Amino acid sequence: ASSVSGLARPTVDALRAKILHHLEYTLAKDAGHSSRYDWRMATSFAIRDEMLKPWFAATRQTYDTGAKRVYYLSMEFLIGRLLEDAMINLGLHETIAAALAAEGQTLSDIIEDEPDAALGNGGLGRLAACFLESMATVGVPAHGYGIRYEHGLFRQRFEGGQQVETPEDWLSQPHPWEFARPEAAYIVGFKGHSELRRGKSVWVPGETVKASAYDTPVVGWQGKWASTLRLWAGLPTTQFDLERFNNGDYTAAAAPEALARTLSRVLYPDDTTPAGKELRLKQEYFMTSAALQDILRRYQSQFSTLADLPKHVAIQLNDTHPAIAGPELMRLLMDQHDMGWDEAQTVARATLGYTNHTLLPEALERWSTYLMGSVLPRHMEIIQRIDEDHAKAHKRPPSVGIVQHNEVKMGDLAFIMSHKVNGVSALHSELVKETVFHDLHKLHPDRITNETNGVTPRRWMRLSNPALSTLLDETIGEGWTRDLDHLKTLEPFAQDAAFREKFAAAKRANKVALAGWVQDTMGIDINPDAMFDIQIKRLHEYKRQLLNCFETIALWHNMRQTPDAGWTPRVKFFGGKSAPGYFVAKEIIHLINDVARTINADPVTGHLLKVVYPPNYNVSMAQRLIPAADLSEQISTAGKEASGTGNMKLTLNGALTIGTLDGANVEIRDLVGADNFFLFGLTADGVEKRRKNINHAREAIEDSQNLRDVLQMIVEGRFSPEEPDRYHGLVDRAWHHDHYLVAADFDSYWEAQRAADALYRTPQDWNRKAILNVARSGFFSSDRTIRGYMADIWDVPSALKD
Ligand code: 26R
Repeated sequence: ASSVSGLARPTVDALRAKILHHLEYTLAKDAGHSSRYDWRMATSFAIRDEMLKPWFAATRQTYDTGAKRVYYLSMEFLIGRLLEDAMINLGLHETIAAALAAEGQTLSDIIEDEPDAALGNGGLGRLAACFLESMATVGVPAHGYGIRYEHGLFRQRFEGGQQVETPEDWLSQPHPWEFARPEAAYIVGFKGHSELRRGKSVWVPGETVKASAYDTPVVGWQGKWASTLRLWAGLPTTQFDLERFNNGDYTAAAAPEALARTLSRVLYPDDTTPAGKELRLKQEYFMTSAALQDILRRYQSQFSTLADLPKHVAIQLNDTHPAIAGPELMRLLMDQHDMGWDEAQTVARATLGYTNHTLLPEALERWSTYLMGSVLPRHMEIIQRIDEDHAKAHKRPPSVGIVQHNEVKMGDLAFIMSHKVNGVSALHSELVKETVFHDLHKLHPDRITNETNGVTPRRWMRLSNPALSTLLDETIGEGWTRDLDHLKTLEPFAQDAAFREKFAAAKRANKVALAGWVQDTMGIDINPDAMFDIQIKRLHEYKRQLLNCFETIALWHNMRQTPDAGWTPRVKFFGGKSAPGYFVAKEIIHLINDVARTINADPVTGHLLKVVYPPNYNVSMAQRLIPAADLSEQISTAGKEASGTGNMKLTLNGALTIGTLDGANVEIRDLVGADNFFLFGLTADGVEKRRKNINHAREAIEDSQNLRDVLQMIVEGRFSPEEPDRYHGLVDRAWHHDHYLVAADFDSYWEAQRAADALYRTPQDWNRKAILNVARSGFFSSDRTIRGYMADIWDVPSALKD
């Protein structure tokens, strides 16, 4: 068997020649008349060539050794820009910079020219992207499967402070990283009916589309291994109707094409409430069916008996979005490969694993049996029988059942059809057992496990924070990039005044760079010596950007009253998008922007407080903000944030956290130490108890002078003088329907913020704690997470020998 070797790195001259070759022969341009786009494409093709060797080698070794393969099914992959990541993992960053410089080009300009591939909403999609890179680093034979959305997550603008969405258009330019694989195409059916033929059910679809594959290689650290992201595009199955076209009916001739392409047209931008829309269900089935057909085809080209599928294949479901995989895999095994019911169910279950990413009741997918029965009639039959089987095999309470109140509960389906179900942080996995899957957990006590999320240190440290990366290399060696636990050896340096100076200088350089960008793009002048306080994440009530906004107002109000009271200067950063139809979240965005406008115009507090909300937060913006953060805002209502991953990125980059005991914050605090974390707020249990008092909000507001002042200022129109009653609804809800307990946690949050202020005034102490945060965050590498899935769920070894 061939083995994957280390990298033979090309020289500057060789890469320069490669780039010029692609400029001339791939793009048909000459160097003297090439745009930045041309240079980027040529550079990307040159780098892509270097990815092929490890990619082929990994593919060949997997085949030759008959190794078990992992398939990660996800409706979202929030991969961001790929050029710099590939360069860094291949060890070519400096070589390419030199090659381009020799041609009078600036690498950073070329990097910034790449569109940010936003095929995801937030945490779940970004996690999938980190996993692909970690699987390529750890040495897992892995494919990610998803949809090649023509339009990723919408672009956000602010008009008069309000969010306006415009379509994202990343494919308007050719995507240099993908390879079209028209030979890998499958027919996916919808609708029609199921009928009995010789005692067997057969599905006769009423519509069909073709799923056509596009592959993007993902190389791991130092190019030792690579994984594949295979995205499906929808194409018509019917031939173009020339007769109709010739008869002048152009619209009808193009109809099948339009219908099929709709499936891969646009990412659903809602991560709050499932739309219950037929198109979304069709997209989920489209991706899942194409992936499973592809998996079975690859398996059968190599192995014979389908009964052995789970020995060679592990399929992970990223939330319930691909949960139709259970019935679909059974259907393929039974209807197309003649396997019996019981064996098909056993094989499917042993192959599938399901990850739960949310407990919010409104985010749990349910499809009406009517819609499921009409879009996927054969699957509806299978689901019903799975449910009946489960009822017969177990004494289950009436509340258990996949089908309830004429709805298919996709979480229950995924649970019953998987051999392992995991949560994404220690707290979340316990809550999964106690809440959504309480009854199923009692029946299957060994099924639920925990795999705490992680982030890739290549993108989230080496790429985005070169200043700190270089300091780490000089201080503890480069080993941390592959094994983030090496950060432990940084711990003694927290006591070293000279090291603290260097650490502070790296942070300051990142803050200066961010301040320059804020000045250039938003025209806001900020002080790099102020505390950079950052909350970046999707806009959700449970994430409580409103709590942060209220505290900002209270701080401003207090600063105005006593400007000379020795305040710690702050810059509050917000970043994030709201789902287009989420009214309350959009109102919060509007308020934050109104507050920013008011505060930033105040000459009394100008040197003390600024509020910055750059529009269109995305992966690339995260890479700018995170390295410059002093304070990380992780302030969700306890029990609501499954894990969080931004919290990990910020800790790793030397921010201190102000946060609740929610999601992975609990583990962050345990690891970095309670002294190095600003804790506040109710616990998950406390939240449940507090909610039982229907007057919780009013009582909390009455007890807090600060919060009363804040609400008073908002209701008087201090931040919206052109429309003083703009936030009357918002304030009314704060008093009467405060479901996420903003009021109950306000004073405790205020106190924690003042403790952060005080600590920041003693830089040695702040920096010591920040260094300890870095040194103790090695656990949060997604390499560790992947090793957990390999051991606990997938039963696959690494293909790399150390
Ligand atoms: C069904 C549809 C409306 C939908 C619901 C929820 C679509 C997308 C979502 C996204 C959710 C599941 C999500 O992103 N969850 C986040 O997953 C991260 C990775 O595990 C966690 O860190 C984060 O806490 C969680 O909110």
